[in-house]
Amino acid sequence: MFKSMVDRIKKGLSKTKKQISDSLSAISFNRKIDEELFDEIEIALLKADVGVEATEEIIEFLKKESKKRKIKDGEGLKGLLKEKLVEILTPCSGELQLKGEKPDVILFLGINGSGKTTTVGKLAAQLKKQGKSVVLAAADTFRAAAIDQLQVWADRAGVRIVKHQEGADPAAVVYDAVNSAKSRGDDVVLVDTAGRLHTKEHLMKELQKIKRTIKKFSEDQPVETLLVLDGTIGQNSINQAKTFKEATDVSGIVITKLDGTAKGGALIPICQKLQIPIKFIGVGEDIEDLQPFDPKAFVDAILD
Ligand SMILES: Nc1nc2c(ncn2[C@@H]2O[C@H](COP(=O)(O)OP(=O)(O)O)[C@@H](O)[C@H]2O)c(=O)[nH]1
Ligand SMILES: [Mg+2]
Repeated sequence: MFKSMVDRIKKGLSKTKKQISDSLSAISFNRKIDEELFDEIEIALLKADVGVEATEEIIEFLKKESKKRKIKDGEGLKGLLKEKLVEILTPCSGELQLKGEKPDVILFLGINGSGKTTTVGKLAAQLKKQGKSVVLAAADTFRAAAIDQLQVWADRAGVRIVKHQEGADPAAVVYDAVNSAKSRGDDVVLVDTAGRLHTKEHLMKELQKIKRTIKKFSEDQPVETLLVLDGTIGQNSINQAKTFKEATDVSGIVITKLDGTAKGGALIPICQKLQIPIKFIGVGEDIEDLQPFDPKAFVDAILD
């Protein structure tokens, strides 16, 4: 099973892998370690959007450890690189935490186009596969198309959806969804929200109101508040994330579109700067293209 997961991530990340390892394999690892090799690795990491700070930390580690462990060849250095990346990413990963409250509520945040609705759909299908009854709350009432899009995902995943009309109060949708899930004994409510409103303040206020509505049912909910970030914008998503973090607690991050980017390395600065665990990665548009974030599988996928 582990193997097939690695294969899926690899398949999904083939472009990320290609871009990162292109620059790494343009370097011949099949040689003795010299200053030039370190420079080439450094450039490859920067190109992958690993960021200046983390890149410096990695290069320093490689120089020091290769000396200490008397590693003389490029392949050995590649092994050290993998080791360091896994070490950096391990505290950055976390699993989805459910409490079994019937319902557990998971709130999704993020700007327009980041991949919230798609992620809600994919996760709904996964949870259903695990035998859970899932309800989707269409709390992006900003456009009718957003509600229709979530309906398509509900049909695809085979789960129930609670929706109101375009322009309705999102908090009212959330109230109805959680209330009906509670009376029916459903396991999980996934709340899809809008990413674009008239102003940033308006958006943040709306999200806070949704959260208060959820808390009326249980102080322990939402069990997760997941911030969805578009992986193709790399480190640029950090400021975006800070805005959401200021408005509300965020318990986990989902990084989407890692199948179509050369900036997959941005996971590192995102996690280090935000101090929020990455819980899932999106590696495609299909229903199965959502993976729990596993640092070792990720590093293997991009470097092997
Ligand atoms: N390639 C790829 N596309 C994705 C992924 N996640 C979402 N998308 C696409 O990104 C676009 C915006 O996604 P959507 O879920 O509507 O974003 P939202 O506005 O945050 O709800 C859609 O075309 C999705 O199919 C992913 O992991 N990989
Ligand atoms: Mg959406």
